[in-house]
Amino acid sequence: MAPTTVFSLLTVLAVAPVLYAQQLPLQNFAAGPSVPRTPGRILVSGFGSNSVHAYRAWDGSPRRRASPVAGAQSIVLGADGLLYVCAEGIDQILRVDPETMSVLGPFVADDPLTPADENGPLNGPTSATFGPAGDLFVASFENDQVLRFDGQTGAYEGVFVAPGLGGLNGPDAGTKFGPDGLLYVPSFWNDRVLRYDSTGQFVDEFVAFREGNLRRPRDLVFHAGHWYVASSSTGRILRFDAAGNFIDNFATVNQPYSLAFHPMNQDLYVVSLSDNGVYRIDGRTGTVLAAAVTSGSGGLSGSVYVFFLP
Ligand SMILES: [Ca+2]
Ligand SMILES: [Ca+2]
Repeated sequence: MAPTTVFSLLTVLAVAPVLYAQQLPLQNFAAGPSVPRTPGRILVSGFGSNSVHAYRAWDGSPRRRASPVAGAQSIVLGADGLLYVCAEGIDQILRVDPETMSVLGPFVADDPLTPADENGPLNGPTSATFGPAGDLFVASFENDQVLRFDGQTGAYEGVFVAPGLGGLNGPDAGTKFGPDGLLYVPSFWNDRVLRYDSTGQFVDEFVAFREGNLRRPRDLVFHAGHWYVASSSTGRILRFDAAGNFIDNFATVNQPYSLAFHPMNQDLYVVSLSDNGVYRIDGRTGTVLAAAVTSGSGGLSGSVYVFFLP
């Protein structure tokens, strides 16, 4: 064995001991006849690298990237099997082939050659999420509203949440429907999470102003009866019950900007903007276990969103 080979192997073992620990049970897990396979890839939006970066899930090694995606924000898988990605920098929603990571083109966009305004008042899209009836709802960060688009064609259908309704100020990347059918919107600039019903009317402050010391909320996810909310400027993942009561500080991560539970092992993956990567956190204890995507891996810059690709 050549010295360089030895060095490479030792380097791999030195930087990724936890990944080996993760790999083994996952392989055993996947060997069961009725157990679904572990997700193949972690996708991470690079706001600064203008790309959606793919990583192999079990060891975090970089794969392909989708580029250009100017100011990449939220990622969601559509019913058609394609990815829908917010390009905040150009006020568009782009479609991406999850297999090849090719950018297929804009789904929501204004065509400058036509007098019509095809993307409506969209200004700074941070979240694009499909609703219960298949419409696409897009958080327009710069003008504090949520817009509705046809989920098949991308055609603009109108304002869903009116500007500033319920105090909305900076609807951010975690905007999504909950299991109760309500739309949950992190209101970044005024430190709360707001809820709206299926007609876009204001329901309540799910997380009241700075409840649990919530500051600059970016993303939230529902898991096993609780909402996990990223409080980006305090470096905490806060837990709330389904009624919005603060439970505890679940985990500590520098500037958490997005979070997702691993579909198989129930660990929580958290994107850190300041550390420019993804952490894997024990989903039961909140202990930070390892870097799932190391800082800047594969050219990642400005990591703001994480999504598991089955
Ligand atoms: Ca136009
Ligand atoms: Ca427009």
